[in-house]
Amino acid sequence: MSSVFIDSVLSAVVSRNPAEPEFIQAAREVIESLDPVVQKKPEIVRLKIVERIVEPERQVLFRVPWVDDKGQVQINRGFRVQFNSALGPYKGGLRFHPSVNLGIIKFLGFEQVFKNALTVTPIGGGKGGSDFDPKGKSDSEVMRFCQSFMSGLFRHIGPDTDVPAGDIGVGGREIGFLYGQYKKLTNSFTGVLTGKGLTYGGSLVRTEATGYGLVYFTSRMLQDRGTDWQGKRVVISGSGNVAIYAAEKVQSLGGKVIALSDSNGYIVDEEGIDLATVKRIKEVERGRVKEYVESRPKGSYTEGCIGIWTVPCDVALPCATQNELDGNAADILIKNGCIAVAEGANMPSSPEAVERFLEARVSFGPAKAANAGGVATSALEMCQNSMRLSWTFEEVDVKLHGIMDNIYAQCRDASEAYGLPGNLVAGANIAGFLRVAEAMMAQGVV
Ligand code: NDP
Ligand code: 2IT
Repeated sequence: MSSVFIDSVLSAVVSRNPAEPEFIQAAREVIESLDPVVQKKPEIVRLKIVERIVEPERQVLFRVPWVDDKGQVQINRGFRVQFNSALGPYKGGLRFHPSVNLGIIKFLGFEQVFKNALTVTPIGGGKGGSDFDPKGKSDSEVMRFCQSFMSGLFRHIGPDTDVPAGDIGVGGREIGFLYGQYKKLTNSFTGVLTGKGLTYGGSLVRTEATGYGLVYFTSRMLQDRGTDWQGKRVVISGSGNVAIYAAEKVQSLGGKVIALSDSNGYIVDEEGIDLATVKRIKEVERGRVKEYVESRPKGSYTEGCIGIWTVPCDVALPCATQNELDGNAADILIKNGCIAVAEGANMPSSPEAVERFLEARVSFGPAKAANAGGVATSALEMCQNSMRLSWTFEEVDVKLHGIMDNIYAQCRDASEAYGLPGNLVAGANIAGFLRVAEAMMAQGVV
């Protein structure tokens, strides 16, 4: 009965969301994991919880006009998908990248619902962004864009309603401009965004949180294989916020990060990536990763980012973007002896890649569990804002570490309870789903 049920929910998702392949991909993975759950809990079928959970509560689309430095009018599109508020105010990042469309924001918002549930903090799930490309824009252009974006968004968000944060293309600079405009429009100083600067309500550790959390989670995966980071060769894709702080934590735990990338290509440094150089290029100069070899001549640069997965490693951490690691790349990693893969980016592994890793018994940490440290620390930022006080770096880091250990335990326990030991993909989907489903059932048909 339940397989028929799963098939029928899936085919409705496919037919109701044409031209949204990323959303269908994300929804399919979760829905397929729920087969053993609906068999045990018929009330989920009766109350149509799965059918409701795949439908966003609200979607906001708006025009974002702005004037560039040449005086030309530019028009972008703004999005905010408020996916599920069963556990708390909508929470999730904003992505500014030319590839952004409604389907991408919906896949990210859908993933966020279950990820946020796994953190066991009181936050629902949402996501937003724009097809604006910050690359090559001046600070003034970015500011004018952010002000216009917030002018369209502010009436839909609030500290108890919906709390955006950063994602690809949205870091401290953008959050600052967005916050300033929200404050001006609403005449209020509240914790309406997270990832804020430390001078105006930001939390220590939020910058590092996704990368550090990813490594704390991966430590538990390695521990379950009877090993740790000492001497491990680690390949990390991307060179943005998540990649940089994952690399920093890996290095501090004795691992050797040998490769990083951006959307143009990848660098390899067999002596270990010099992170101070990468931080200068990426965080200060907003440059390209290929500039690394100018300061570190022993490193090498190769055009094209997919080739990074051919660099032999023990641990791979995809931290750039969705579907950046396909079945072929997974085969190469496995052949080269990779023992663990954990996703810092959202849905970076294609379904074929995930299947290969699970079959080959590579320890695999899915995004909604492994990269939840960022949003978990955002929830800690909201908590500090509400209390109007600030915790120390150590206090936040200890809480983050505890949350990641707890997420790992939930995924492992759920995978065992539902007959799929070692499958953290199923474990994360089931544990996250059950938490949201319980709250939805308690709150009635809304
Ligand atoms: P950044 O903008 O700081 O960095 C993004 C990195 O990924 C850059 O190196 C960028 O290269 C690369 N990248 C982006 N798009 C592509 C693409 N289409 N192909 C190849 N490389 C690409 O973003 P973050 O580090 O914040 O985000 C990275 C991933 O982590 C995303 O999937 C995001 O959703 C996820 N994530 C982020 C969290 C956070 O707290 N920031 C929390 C949880 C997940 P280039 O400079 O060339 O564009
Ligand atoms: O994908 C993510 O979890 C994020 N981009 C962080 C969201 C947040 O609200 O901190």
